[in-house]
Amino acid sequence: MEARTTPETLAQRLLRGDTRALARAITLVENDDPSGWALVREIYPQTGKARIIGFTGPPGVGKSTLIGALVAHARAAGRQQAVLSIDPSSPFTEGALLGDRIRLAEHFLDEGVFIRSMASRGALGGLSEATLQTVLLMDASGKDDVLVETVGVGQAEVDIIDHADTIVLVLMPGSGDSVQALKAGVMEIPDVIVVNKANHPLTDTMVREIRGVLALGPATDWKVPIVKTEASEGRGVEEVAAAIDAHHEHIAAAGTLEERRRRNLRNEVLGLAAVRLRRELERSLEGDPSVQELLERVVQRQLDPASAAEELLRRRA
Ligand SMILES: Nc1nc2c(ncn2[C@@H]2O[C@H](COP(=O)(O)OP(=O)(O)OP(=O)(O)O)[C@@H](O)[C@H]2O)c(=O)[nH]1
Ligand SMILES: [Mg+2]
Repeated sequence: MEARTTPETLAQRLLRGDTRALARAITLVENDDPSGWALVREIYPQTGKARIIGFTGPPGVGKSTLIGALVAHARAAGRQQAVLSIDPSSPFTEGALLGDRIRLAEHFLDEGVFIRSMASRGALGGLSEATLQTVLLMDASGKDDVLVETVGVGQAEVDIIDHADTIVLVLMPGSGDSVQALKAGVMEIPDVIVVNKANHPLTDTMVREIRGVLALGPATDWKVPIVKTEASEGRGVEEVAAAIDAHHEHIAAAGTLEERRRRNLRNEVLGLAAVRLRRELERSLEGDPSVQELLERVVQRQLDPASAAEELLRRRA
């Protein structure tokens, strides 16, 4: 009797690393399609294997170029790579990804590299939500490393890199604002700092400034390395890769990897619950006349906003 083969599900195809399935799955998540959420539910037990590395820093410092060079480096070692670029002002084009000197053309045909950009406006269910779901899908599809790029100098982006095991801050000589942000505690201390475009004469001044800021912080058992690079020339890239490896080993050995993931997942659950609660409340504002009445009492100055909010939550319970 002829064996009947049932067609593979999207989840099955994704789990065995099919690139088209991964691309399709991310689109579902991005579109806030319920089948995307169902898919993440299904593959979730298979996640947690990839290293999640977040890259942040001011626009134009060379994050994409550095990521491109790191991907080449990791591919040479046979590691499967995924790159997620959030709200790129300059999306991965051959130019930006490849840099001028680094020949990576074959990587666009390489099944071992998956690259995706996501615009904040594109993600219907919220960017932070879509980011984590996408990272999970990439992880489940068997990538060894998931590199997330986000433009940022302040706080707003932090929740995106909250999903990362290792956070790399990329700066260049002249990124004084970022150093100030670190100093003021506006920006969380990253795990690795890269000073790119290091052929600039002010590079060493910048490195000294950063050292000074780090020295002000509390002593920790991880000493944040400051790596000078010229990403477009491939210079220093190996050192960045080594610093990321060392950090990963450090947190894995110290048990902080698990702790960090626990904290990140806790924040994720709270974040998702908060988004859903807000949506639910907004719907009730629209649909429920008694809620509108409540609001009207606030407008008429009969009830203060905080009491109205409490009342709203009490009614839900
Ligand atoms: N001189 C010099 N230029 C570099 C270096 N690394 C990157 N660049 C150039 O800097 C420009 C910006 O690089 P990107 O990699 O797109 O920078 P980015 O930080 O990803 O930029 P956004 O995503 O727009 O925030 C490009 O023209 C790169 O070729 C470097 O080490 N030296
Ligand atoms: Mg970029």
